[in-house]
Amino acid sequence: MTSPSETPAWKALAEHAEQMQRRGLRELFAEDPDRGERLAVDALGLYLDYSKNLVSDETLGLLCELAKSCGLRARTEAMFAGEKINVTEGRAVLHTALRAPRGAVIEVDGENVVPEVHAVLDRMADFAERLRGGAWRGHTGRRIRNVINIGIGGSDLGPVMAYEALRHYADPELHLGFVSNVDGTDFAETIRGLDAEETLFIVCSKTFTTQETLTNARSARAWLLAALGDEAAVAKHFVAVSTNAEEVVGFGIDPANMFGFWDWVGGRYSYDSAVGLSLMVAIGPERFREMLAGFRAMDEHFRSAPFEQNMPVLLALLGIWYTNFFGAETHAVLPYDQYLWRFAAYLQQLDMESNGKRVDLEGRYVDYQTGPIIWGEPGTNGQHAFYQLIHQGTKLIPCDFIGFCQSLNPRGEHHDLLMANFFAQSEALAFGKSEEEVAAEGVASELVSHRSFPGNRPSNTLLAERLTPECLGKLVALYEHKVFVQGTIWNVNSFDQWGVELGKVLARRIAPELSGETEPEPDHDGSTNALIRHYRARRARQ
Ligand code: G6Q
Repeated sequence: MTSPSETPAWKALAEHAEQMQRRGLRELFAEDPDRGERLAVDALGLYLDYSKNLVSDETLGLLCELAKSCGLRARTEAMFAGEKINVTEGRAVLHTALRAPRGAVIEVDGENVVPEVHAVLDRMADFAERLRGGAWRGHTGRRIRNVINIGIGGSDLGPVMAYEALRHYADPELHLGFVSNVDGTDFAETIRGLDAEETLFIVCSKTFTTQETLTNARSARAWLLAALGDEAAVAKHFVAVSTNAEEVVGFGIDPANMFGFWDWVGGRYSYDSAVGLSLMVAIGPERFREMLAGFRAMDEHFRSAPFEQNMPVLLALLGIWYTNFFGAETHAVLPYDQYLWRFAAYLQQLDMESNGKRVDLEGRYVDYQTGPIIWGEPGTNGQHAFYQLIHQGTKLIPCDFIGFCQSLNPRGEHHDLLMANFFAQSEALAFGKSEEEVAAEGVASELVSHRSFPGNRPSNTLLAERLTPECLGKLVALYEHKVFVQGTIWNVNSFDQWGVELGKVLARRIAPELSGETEPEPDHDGSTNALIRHYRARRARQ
């Protein structure tokens, strides 16, 4: 494919950006009183206001043109149809099949994968019901009260984020925990105070070879056996989520207690597969299915809505506008809902692992910026921390504000206050406060520049009625497809992650140098050698 930067639309956007950089949001709103209503999409129970962006109708037209010239429709269809668009790994990319309805037909290598998807979902539901209802018991006959997911990256961030997001719907009798870090502190703190007789571990690993996860899983088994003293207990206290049956059996987990998924599901796109087993146990199969319906609704919207009305496409194009034509390097995601406190961390992996690439699909080094740095925290906490820089700093940071019309915990005036802040922040970012306005308030002249706000800081606002499982599914699919659209336009493979390999390989080489009896002189670069010597001299041997 031609590089996007060679397309006429890109070139036109570059020229047009010079004009738009001189325009302001105050002016754009003054020129078009309907802008706030017009530049909005109201679909699937989500209201996306994108009017507070530094764009005109011409900008939006050119951006849609860019999407067309980069073959977005064809690539979208190729993904949904199960074509092997993950070319560096020779795999299909079919997270959308995880939420396909029972009767759908989606083929990979001539085989319909949908029946298998539903067979796994049914087995998960059966397991979740037995555990929640008390039919599944621990080795000593006690009811399971603690469920600990052991996984990392895509096998952790999705389940944690979604569990936290949907905690309101979780069975209060069950305690959920998540262990990811190979730092023993993570495991120690997660199991602190738990009774092994009432604890079940879900070892969640697509490959079942991930060092961190297997180290934690072995520690979990040792902890359990130290308490229960019988190998047979493993069968009642461990289940696995994996594509690798051989390794699962090798670990000692009964294959009957393994929940499978497939190589066409990337880790960071997988929490609506068996990877979400911990979530399903927490909220129950019915709520889990509601969440899948939300994903599916967004899939259909993405596939069928015209670009001008298509939420993932619009978010993606606006992101490209700032990344490639305004020099923005980061993007903040600011949910005004405490339950979404892990949402930005989840999106960080989804986006940065997918589009943090500098080589295009043809293997050429790109001559344009790709994936931005994603970050964020829930409002209002962020307001008292980093918003200062967004309002008055020297960097342009586009933001997504996410809020809900109804609180799941209505309490006095809390929600209206939260939402007042939500609306106020995007208003302040967009329109600022000029020096004249500040001076007119009688502020001392030497303070006027300090106290004025430049405005023109763009943001999107997403408003939904209530944070339900279905709504979460829509939100996650919205961002999955946003990332896909951007990856398509940047012509990168959003579905591999070779960048995590080198560090893993080097860690495997260094590990025996730290734990071996002989400890030969380290043979790395001067800095790494010195660090290893320093560590060896000071660490406490167990
Ligand atoms: C995600 C990545 C990565 C992966 C973890 C865990 O897209 O592939 O984050 O999920 O490395 O891998 P396993 O599930 O194989 O343990």
